[in-house]
Amino acid sequence: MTFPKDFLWGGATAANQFEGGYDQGGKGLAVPDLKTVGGVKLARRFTPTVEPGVYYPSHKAIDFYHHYKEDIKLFGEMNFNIFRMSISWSRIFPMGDELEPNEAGLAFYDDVIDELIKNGMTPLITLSHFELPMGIVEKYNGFSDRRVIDLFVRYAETVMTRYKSKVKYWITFNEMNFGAMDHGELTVLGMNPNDETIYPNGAKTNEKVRFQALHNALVASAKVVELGHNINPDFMIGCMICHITSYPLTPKPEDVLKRKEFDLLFAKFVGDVQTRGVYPAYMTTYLKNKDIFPVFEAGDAEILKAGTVDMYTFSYYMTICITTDENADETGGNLMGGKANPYLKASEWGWQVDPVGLEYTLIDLQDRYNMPLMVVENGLGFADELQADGTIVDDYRIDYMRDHIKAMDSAIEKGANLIGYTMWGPIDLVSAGTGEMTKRYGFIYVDMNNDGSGSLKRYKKKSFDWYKEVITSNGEKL
Ligand code: BGP
Repeated sequence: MTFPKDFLWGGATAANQFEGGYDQGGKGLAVPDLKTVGGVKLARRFTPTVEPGVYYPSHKAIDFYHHYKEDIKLFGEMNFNIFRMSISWSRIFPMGDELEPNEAGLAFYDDVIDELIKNGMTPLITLSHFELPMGIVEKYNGFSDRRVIDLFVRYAETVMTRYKSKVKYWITFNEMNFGAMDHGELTVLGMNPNDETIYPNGAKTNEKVRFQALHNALVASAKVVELGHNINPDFMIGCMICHITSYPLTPKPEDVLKRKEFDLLFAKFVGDVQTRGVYPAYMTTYLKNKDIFPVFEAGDAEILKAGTVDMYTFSYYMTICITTDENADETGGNLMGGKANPYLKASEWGWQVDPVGLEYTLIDLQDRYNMPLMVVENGLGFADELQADGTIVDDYRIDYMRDHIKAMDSAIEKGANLIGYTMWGPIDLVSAGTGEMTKRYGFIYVDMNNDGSGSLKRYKKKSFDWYKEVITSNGEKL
């Protein structure tokens, strides 16, 4: 095994998917607090206000807000040395634009961070994980308004200053490349679907505003990276890209070309800007040809250049195929599906399992960016069953993770500078895509159901001891 001796092993979460306490400690409403529970066949709805009688899973989630000591102790028991979490902007600035932060919100994160450190973990903090304050959505239409750049910087400065000696690893925006896609307009950029100025006559998407908002968010991210380096030069700040690895479905040159363009547009563009500080030529041309190239205000180009990230952090769950053949079989996926790969099997949620694709991705990213890499999400969502004796035998999860860890090992052997791995959802939490509890990723089972019923009791799954062993042996005992 080739994992470096200080390799970072742990798990990743997002505030809105596990904290609960959505209206406690002075927290303001955030986008997920208005997203209803869904399912494989039922899309989540975003409602303008909280509707009576409807279940919103972020409100309670798994109540980490009141269980954090117990949960962090369990992560410590597995020997995690890193823990990825997000800070919920609306706990710190309830509407997003107050002048002074909410002390009660900060006090909660003070305790969580101290508890992590006490239990042997270095925190990795995401500043914006699909949970923009509703004040930012309703008053500003999210990042489509340039004023939001400085509101985000104010929030980032508040928490980066407060935790400058306790937190080394930061991510600005979760899966920011999602902001280049129509369904990322609200989730990543905060564009209000109920706003007629952006969406006239029932329009569902607005590409021009989207790429302007994404540009503004990229500027905000770069400003925060530069600011972070001033606050503490030792900070390691990353981008976070949902790397949708894709293959041409056939060797037909048209398929190969289409796949290349897909890769540049959805998997590479945002990471290219965040690592290199300039818009890549292919993207500039693409946007100009469509007349949607964003307005650069004076100084933007310099800001992007000055605020390049220190590490390339990304999520990896599955791969898809691309082809010009519209009749090819479809498969599901994270953020977007694609065409099915005849050599791969998919999970119950239609995500194709592809450990070799992770090795391929790591080699590809090392070659392209030549910087430290971190896999900050990876895992298997499965409808685990709690047995009458309180056990959960999740061998399928162990198999999935073993194969992906082997793929990382192999990529390191081939030169990938991989510094850490935080698997997604070490404790069961609410699914971002479907809002369900049924789609479980954890080593720790939480007795919580899709409708909000359940005792919230925590149970160790079989994979708990397995992962502990993996970490203790630094990836040798798989
Ligand atoms: C990523 C998100 C996470 C997480 C994960 C799994 O896109 O960053 O928040 O939820 O996907 O997706 P899901 O929860 O839909 O299974």
